[in-house]
Amino acid sequence: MSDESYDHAAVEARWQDAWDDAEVYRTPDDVEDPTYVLGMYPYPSGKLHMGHVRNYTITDAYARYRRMRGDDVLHPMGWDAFGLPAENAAKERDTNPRDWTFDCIDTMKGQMESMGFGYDWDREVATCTPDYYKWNQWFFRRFHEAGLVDRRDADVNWCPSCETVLADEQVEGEEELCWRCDNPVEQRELSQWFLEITEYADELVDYIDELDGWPDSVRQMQRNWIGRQYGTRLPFAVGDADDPERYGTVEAFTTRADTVFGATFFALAPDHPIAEELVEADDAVHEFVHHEADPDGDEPNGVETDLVATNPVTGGELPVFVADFVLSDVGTGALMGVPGHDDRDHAFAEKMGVDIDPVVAPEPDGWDGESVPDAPDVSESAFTDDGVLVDSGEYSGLDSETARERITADTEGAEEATQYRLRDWGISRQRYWGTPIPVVHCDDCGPVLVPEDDLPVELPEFVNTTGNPLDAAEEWKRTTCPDCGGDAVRETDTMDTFVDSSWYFLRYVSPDLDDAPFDRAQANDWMPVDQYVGGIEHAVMHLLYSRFFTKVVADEEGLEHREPFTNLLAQGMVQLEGEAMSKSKGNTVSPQRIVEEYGADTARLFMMQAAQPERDFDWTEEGVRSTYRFLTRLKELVEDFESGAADGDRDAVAEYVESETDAAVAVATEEYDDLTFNVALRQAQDLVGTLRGYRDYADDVHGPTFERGLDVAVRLLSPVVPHLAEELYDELGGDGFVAEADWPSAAVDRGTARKRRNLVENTREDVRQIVEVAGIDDPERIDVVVTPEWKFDALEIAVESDADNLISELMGEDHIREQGDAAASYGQDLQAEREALSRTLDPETEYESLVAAAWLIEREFDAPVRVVRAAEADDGVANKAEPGRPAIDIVE
Ligand code: ANZ
Ligand code: ZN
Repeated sequence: MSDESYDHAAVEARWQDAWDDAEVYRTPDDVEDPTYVLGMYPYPSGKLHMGHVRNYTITDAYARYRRMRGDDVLHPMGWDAFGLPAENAAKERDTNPRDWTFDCIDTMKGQMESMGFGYDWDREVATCTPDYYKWNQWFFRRFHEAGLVDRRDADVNWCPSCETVLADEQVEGEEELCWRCDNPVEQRELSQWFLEITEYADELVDYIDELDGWPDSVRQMQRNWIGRQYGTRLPFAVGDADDPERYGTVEAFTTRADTVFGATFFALAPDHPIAEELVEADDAVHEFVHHEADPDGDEPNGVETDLVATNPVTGGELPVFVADFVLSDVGTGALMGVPGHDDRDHAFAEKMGVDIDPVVAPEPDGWDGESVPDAPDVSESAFTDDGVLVDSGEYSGLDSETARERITADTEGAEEATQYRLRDWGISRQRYWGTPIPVVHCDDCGPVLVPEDDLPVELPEFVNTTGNPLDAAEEWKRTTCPDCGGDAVRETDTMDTFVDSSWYFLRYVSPDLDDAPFDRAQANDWMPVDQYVGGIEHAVMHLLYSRFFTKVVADEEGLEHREPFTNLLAQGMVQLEGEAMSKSKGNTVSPQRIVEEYGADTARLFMMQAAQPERDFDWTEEGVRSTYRFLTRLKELVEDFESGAADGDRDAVAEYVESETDAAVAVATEEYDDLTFNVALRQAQDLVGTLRGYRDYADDVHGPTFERGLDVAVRLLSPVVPHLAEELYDELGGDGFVAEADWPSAAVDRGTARKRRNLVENTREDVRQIVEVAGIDDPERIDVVVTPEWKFDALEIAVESDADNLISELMGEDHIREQGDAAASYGQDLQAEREALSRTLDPETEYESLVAAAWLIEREFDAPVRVVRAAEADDGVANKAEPGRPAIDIVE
């Protein structure tokens, strides 16, 4: 250990115990100013990594800050405890997922405690306990009653040699091989359970506009995922040469009805019912559908059929293809191909030798709104923007938007249609370690819900088999039908673990409740979560599902909030040499080692000061060490301070220290509000620097001023450095815990504080410049001359004025005009910089601020400093001064 160290292990253990004993982090029972701060709960892998540490330091610091501000804070933690890794680990280690998971939870909880995270552990939830997953099953019933559950066929990954269903993560590589046996995986259709999130699609997109506490990027990702598009469904008659209507009418969804005159082909998805019929009759179609079609391929592929489709607007006949870029679950599974105006259709047409016709031209500059422009050249690439219609019969000369409306209105059988990318949420997983879907299958009644009184349906003991252990649990599976009492078997699928995380934030408000998933009144008080923090990898699914659940719960359970998370912060990555830390890359830093060597406070402070929480940053051992040195020196500074040192009146230097203390509070408070911890912490650290400078400069520091400075520094640091702050607060004679103390208040607003600092900084910089340029080695005296008052008045007028001629307005003021040439020349300066002008401090405050800061200049240049009002100074010097920029006169 270096010289500069302190016994962090003892300090941290002491305060962790004291907090525990005093139940400092228990959520208050009576809630007046509820603030709900939440970090995304972790999967209990058994090891806390730096990403977790960053995530939970952010929430912990914010929760502590809000508590000191006087809020009632809910800051819970729990475990996203179901999932495939536990099942795999159990198989590898010859244990079972439950024991393995609880071991991991134990270890991680210990690691979290060693970080000093202030959670209300009474509210801990683990989703793998029957107490929790019972409510997943209960919600399944409620969703079912609300008509939001459906059972339909869907594809799953099937390994024919292991005879088991595989999760996507268990299918490996481009060749899609089984992870266990390396044989190719097939798709199989199985009956699956779905939650009908699409019922809420409109509300889910519409409300995104109101989520202004979320990052724009996440809002955009949500919009894209839902993918709402407005368009038209156009009816095409499909048939063959003998009977052009043999297959009746097939609708095609298009967002570009304005391009209908440019449709040169019609295409069906490979599993469209008509395509499936053709597979039987047409060898080429059979070959394509079964062996060539690749919806994930880079290039569109297809096969021409003998069918024709009739364009409902032009009456023209189009060749019909079966094509793999047409998706069966988008729109109607059929489309009109317009190669002139769609890139994919263009590529397809080039490949298949289909015509490419332009029917929309770019809108010409200064277009009169009716004339028809020349058709664009689309032979090389499609023109995909809106424009003006050409070669489109009576619609030629209309703009695209108008044309879409008219064509939709004029065409018989055409309808406006909205289309979403969002699909219903398939929640069936063929795995053991999840919530059993509460259904039994009866030969007579079909699938029947397990009655509420019989919940939870608990998982049976784990058995190690190739397939789903629930399938092998013969005894567990056998049951009776709740409807007819006959023999029935249990559903062996479990729920997607995203179900668990879609409402865990509601469980925390009343974690022990046993007759409902959450207490409505409590939830109405605490919800929505004020600040949610987590990884960007959850920006789509988890957040969307949580939003969906919240809306259903609002509609069905009387929750008074329709959105779960008011503010969302997606924290950046912790990197090592520019690369995200990851186990697979082997470039991780162990939080445990850092805590042992330097303490949790150092780890927390280093992370929070390194960058804004949204940004990625590089972990450096040197940065950690210098953070540790800072804390060590802070501790010494407090310990060396003897309270009861000189009091009485403050001198100018003490005034400066006092005003810096206020400034630190004013700025840090706003930065904590914005979660820009790095800027807030800079304030506290600079204040510590100022105090140290003061101690070294003054023979006798002013006791109350110094003590307040230390006290403020400790409080400002305490959300991020909770243990050492507690120790120092105690040393300074603070009452109770700093964790429960009040946040400091400031005698200035942030704007004034900032102006004062700029004034002092600029003045010091000006002195430096002059000393350097004039080559002054040893100044004898430095005068700092404050601007005459009339210049402050002139600036004030200039900031306020919107007159064209500023100078004549200024000259309208007698006391300014009296200044003659000086006024004219200053007026010209103001006129020239008008756009950039802003108010400075008033003359008296400027004078006082400089007097208070004079010691800094004295100390730096080792010469006496006088701060002089213009009236007492030489005119030649005083005239050079401006508001916020005193003139400097150095005597050699
Ligand atoms: C004609 C057209 C002309 C289209 C044009 C676009 C541009 P995007 O492309 O994201 O806006 N479409 C319809 N059903 C489809 C299906 N089942 N599978 C794949 N694509 C399908 O999405 C809307 C467009 O996707 C629709 O508008 C349709 O092509 C295509 F100049 O119709 B369009
Ligand atoms: Zn039955």
